[in-house]
Amino acid sequence: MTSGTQTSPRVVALVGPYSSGKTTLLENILFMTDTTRRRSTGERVFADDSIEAKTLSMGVDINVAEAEYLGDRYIFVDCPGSIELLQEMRNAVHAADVAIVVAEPEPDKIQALSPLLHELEADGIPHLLFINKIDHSNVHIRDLAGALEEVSALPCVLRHVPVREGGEISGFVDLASRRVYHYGTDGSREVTCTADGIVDQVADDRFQMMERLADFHDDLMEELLDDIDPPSEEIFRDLAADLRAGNIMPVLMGSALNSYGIRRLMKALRHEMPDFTLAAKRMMPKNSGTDAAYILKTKYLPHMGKLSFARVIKGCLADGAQVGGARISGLFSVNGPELKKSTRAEAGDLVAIARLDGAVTGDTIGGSGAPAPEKLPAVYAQAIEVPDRKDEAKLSEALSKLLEEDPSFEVEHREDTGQLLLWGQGEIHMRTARTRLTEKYGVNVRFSFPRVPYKETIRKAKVQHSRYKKQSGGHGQFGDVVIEVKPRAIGQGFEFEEKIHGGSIPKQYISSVEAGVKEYLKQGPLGFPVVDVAVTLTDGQSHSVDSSDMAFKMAGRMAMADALPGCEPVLLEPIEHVRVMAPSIHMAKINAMITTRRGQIMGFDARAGWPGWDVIDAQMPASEMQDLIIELRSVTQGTGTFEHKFDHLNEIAGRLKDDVLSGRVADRRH
Ligand SMILES: Nc1nc2c(ncn2[C@@H]2O[C@H](COP(=O)(O)OP(=O)(O)O)[C@@H](O)[C@H]2O)c(=O)[nH]1
Ligand SMILES: [Mg+2]
Repeated sequence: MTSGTQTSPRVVALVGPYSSGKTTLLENILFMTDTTRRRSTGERVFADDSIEAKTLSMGVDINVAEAEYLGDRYIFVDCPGSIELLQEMRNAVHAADVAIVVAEPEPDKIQALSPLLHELEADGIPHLLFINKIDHSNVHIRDLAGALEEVSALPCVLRHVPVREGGEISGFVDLASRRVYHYGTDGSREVTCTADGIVDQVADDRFQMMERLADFHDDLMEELLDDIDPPSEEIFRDLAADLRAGNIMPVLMGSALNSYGIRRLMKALRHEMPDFTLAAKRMMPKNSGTDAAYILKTKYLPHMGKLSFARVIKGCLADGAQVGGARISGLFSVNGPELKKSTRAEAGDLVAIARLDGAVTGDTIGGSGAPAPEKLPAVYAQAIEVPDRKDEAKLSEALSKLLEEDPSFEVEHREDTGQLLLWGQGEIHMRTARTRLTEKYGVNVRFSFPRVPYKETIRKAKVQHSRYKKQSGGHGQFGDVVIEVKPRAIGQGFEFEEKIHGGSIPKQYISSVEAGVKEYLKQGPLGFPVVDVAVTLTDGQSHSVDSSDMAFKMAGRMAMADALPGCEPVLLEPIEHVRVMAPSIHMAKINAMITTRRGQIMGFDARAGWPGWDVIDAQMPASEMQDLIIELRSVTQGTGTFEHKFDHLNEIAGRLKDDVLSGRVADRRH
């Protein structure tokens, strides 16, 4: 047996768009390394078999699998491809030594890699790109490389160039080793070491690759200037150093399905991927004890309960031991759906911990001040409710599990609409939530679009005298008030004053009047909460026997109900400030989209740190934003995103107002 190069396992994240072939690549690596039996055509060995994945027919969770190759242990983390599940990938790559970005050989699809590459660049994860499906492709490698250059902040170093026979790609030249690999359709490979004819044809490509590297290596630069052909070992050494330092993104190619180029890929990992010290440094808490681990994933399993996937940063995790106050009660190595009991995990290991109380995804146990992956801003909300009040406790328990698993969900209780909102990343993300809540946790929960928190105010002042009086048997109810209602400027809020002279209303009842007025403000004449009014209690009468707190509260409320319809009520809609971020080439479409959605563009700028991206600042009615992310993604190949916050309320009139009011009437009829 070949002895390995490392003592701790090497963690490799597989990332890339949906259907680029990540899972196929993983499966084939596992076959190649004899970890799993060879598959019959179409059979999936490593399909995600969770309820969520079945319902959505796509992988929504990371998939973890181990393999041994030439004496080294590898742990692969296959990440879901959907942009809506980016948080899952973000949390996982933070723990990885290297990421393989799997891409299809279509220049048009390369742009979709942009947010993903930026994730890796921002967190300093060394990554290489694997152009998959070359069996199927006629692509011109230069077009592809050109498209890659546009989305990668790191210079792309093309390691392979395709060899064609009759127009079809039949193999590739490894520019570093100068070997030619031909592939048979049965997966057999042929190394042609001395294919000088072909190597001559790719001399330019090889020179270009070395030129890229020479930017970081003076020795290599000198050799190139002196026309000396550097030895392959030097090139390999430089490639490894540059991958580790985050100087470059090497680009390899192959076909996962046909096992082309997979051995080359594994060899590249073996010789070039950084060892664990880099990831350990990235994850290391500022203050820690002897043992620490980072939680890259939390998952609730039907029969096991909570399971926390952790990479040990330093020291070790032992079953039964305490780490930073948390008890390890069960430790497992993970291989796809298989969990194998284990007693101990050392630094660099990736394991699952059972019932780790208090720790959520993204946490670090055994230390404080650890860098944690940021939470994605929420862009899509649904209102959730349980038809049966008895299920409320169950819902809140299930929601807290949902949030522990995935920090890119958020829960918001909206007082103004009385709704409970679940915020997330889009429709697919929301469907995973729905499946988890209903099928996994068994809560009968309904999802709907949230109500828009419209408000209303008044334009005219009015003095109102109202009397609440009831005489029914025993002693009655009596409260009599005179109030003056006045509009206030937008954003000034509600104000209550009293100017009672001569004790016409005893002091103790004044706050009851205020309470009644406030209660009325929850729903004004148009059906919405009333804002920005001033109410002054100027006069009134009381009765020594029949007056009470209740009677004055009713009187206050009644006076408002009598007064407001005559104060020219107006409808206000919430306007949000949005920052839309997307690659510059989509900006014209985004402008049009903002205008169609009654938005007003406030500013336009380049997006800092994102070459080729722009930011548009705009104001947009909240009612137009509920499905904004869906259209934004559809016009930007899935790359665009936005941030938003409430800005101000704005009066609406005419047809818009009528539409809102008629909708509201329909709402109330339910
Ligand atoms: N022709 C061809 N198809 C591939 C290759 N790799 C994957 N596929 C197919 O692409 C589809 C998506 O692959 P999958 O691994 O599920 O993609 P993932 O979403 O990235 O995990 C499947 O139908 C695969 O059979 C390849 O190298 N060549
Ligand atoms: Mg997959």
